[in-house]
Amino acid sequence: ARLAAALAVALIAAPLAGHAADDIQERTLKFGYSTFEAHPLGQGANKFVALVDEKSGGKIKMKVYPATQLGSETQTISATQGGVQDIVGTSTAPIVGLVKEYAIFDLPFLLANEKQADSLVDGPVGQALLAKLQDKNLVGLCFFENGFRNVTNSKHPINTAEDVSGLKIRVMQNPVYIDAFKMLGANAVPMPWPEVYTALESGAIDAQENPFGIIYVNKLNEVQKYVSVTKHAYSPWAVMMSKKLWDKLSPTEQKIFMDSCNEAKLYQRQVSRAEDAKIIAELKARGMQINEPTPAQLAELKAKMQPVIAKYSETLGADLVKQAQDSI
Ligand code: EAX
Repeated sequence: ARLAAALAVALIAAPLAGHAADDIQERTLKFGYSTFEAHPLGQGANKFVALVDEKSGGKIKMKVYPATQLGSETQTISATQGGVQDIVGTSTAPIVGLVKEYAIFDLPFLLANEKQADSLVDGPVGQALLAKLQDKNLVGLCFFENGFRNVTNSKHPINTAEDVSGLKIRVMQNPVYIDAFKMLGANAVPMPWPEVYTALESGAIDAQENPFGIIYVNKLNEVQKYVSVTKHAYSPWAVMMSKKLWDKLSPTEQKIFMDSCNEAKLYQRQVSRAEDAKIIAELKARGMQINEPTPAQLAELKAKMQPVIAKYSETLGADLVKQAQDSI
């Protein structure tokens, strides 16, 4: 009887084990993104890779291609749509060219702190936006964070709109950013990230805006003197998979990717937030001058950018804007 019981267990267990093994295939995937591996985004990417490896029993490997090795953000998004690249991580701003509702994240001064950012991206608005990528041959897995954006420039500290007026500032390829900086009187130039350092170095542009982490790993202190802590917008960073690949995955594999991304994002955001204080000290040591506009000055900048929110409330729908405001 004992033998029979053992056999029964073996018979039940064997097909289950076989099924599970077939469910995960050996794969080597390409994961490209724009920033450096040492950046908190790169650290989050490595965490994601390690979790997928672990949860797949070592069967699914992802090779990372940091630092725009596979191209700019818009180029790598296209490659992922076409299935040439398997996974891509980018700031959400360039996604607006595909799914216009992503502009909701770019509305100036929408978010005041990281708690609000998490509520927005992990709540119904963010999750609906991830789902919307399916129509564009992409599967949105989760959001990491690039972070709150600050303006750097080569001329003077920025506290007021007059300080921004006349500056030639590089912005991401996104209409909300172009409009927002135009409201302050700047000459806003959309430009892919890989061209920015050289353009700052040659003086073709005076200014750019990015979170502290990007300023630091790209050594913008070599070509920019001033950082002004404007926190005028928050950049989420979307981790997306080619839908062509996703459709070939078993449900087990799909779950591994979703679970790993959602686990990695918590780690990534924690690293991102912990590093900011260290980076500020290091940028000062490298000779950058860092200033913080007063709350009244920030309120004035926000008021100047208000027409942008009104404009996009029309194109995106007042409902979506309200839903975003309510969820934070
Ligand atoms: O994805 O283009 C940008 O300014 C982005 O923030 C940066 O490349 C990180």
